[in-house]
Amino acid sequence: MNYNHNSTNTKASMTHPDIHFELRGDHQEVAVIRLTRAAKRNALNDGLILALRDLFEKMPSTVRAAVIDGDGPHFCAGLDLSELKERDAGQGLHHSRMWHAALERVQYGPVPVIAALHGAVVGGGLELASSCHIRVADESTFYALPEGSRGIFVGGGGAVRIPKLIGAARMTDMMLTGRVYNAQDGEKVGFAQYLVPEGQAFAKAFELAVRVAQNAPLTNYALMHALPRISEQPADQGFFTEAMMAAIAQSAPEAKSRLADFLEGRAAKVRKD
Ligand code: 1HE
Repeated sequence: MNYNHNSTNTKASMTHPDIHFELRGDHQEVAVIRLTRAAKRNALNDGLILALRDLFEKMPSTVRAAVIDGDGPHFCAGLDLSELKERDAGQGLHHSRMWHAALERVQYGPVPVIAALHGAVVGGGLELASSCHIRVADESTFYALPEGSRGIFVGGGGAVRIPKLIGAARMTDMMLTGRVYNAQDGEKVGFAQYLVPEGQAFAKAFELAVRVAQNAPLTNYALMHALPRISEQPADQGFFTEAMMAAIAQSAPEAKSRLADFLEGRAAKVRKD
């Protein structure tokens, strides 16, 4: 059962020229979202950000997981600096809130999203990657926040999400000094959960997405929507919310049948790799 999709929608209108959208998998269960603005290093202009927002709002109901990656030599060069014209404070506020709305649709959208990273993952590109649920990086990946040297600040949710991955001290250092993390160090500090050889990020991310898509939808929902909120609650409230979510998840028919499968010897055991 699908708990959080727009079930009336089977075809999303994925017509932005700089986004390739495709359904893959035996049951069309994995959405592949590719930024295809390689000539501009997948820099995110306003149209592209709004298209990403719309895409996650209109995800087809067959989809259970998504992979996002970028065409060309880099994942994403961040904000399209050619659009960074003089804005007054109010316009700047609304521009940042537009990014927030779009990346919230990624983080708190219908399905878990796996980012397949390579090359530059910088500025708003790192903010986009941070809004995803799993990050797979290949050996060519590097992470930076050039906002610090461009005289601006993060505005796409990076101040909230990036410290959760690497800590506020490391983010402060990146922005103050222009420090660039390579793929190995980026994995060590927590930007990515998987590090793979160059050119293999998409294949690994897709493999993970197929696996994630097999989970009970309510479990995936709990991980995307309940866990991040619980982790920010005071412990007493967190324990209570956890108990509520656990009770809801275990009462779903799918949980009952999966537990029966294990108890009757039909389900896979946990095995070390
Ligand atoms: C761009 C952008 C962009 C490239 N906006 N056009 N982000 C940055 O400060 C990163 C800026 N970009 C770079 O540092 C480099 O381009 C890269 C390291 C990402 C890639 O280098 P490279 O040598 O492969 O490509 P390139 O030759 O620098 O760029 C190719 C073209 O893409 C070139 O345009 P062309 O017309 O001369 O061919 C570049 O101008 C263009 N390009 N990056 C616009 N970002 C919500 S707030 C978020 C705030 C931020 O994200 S600030 C950080 C912005």
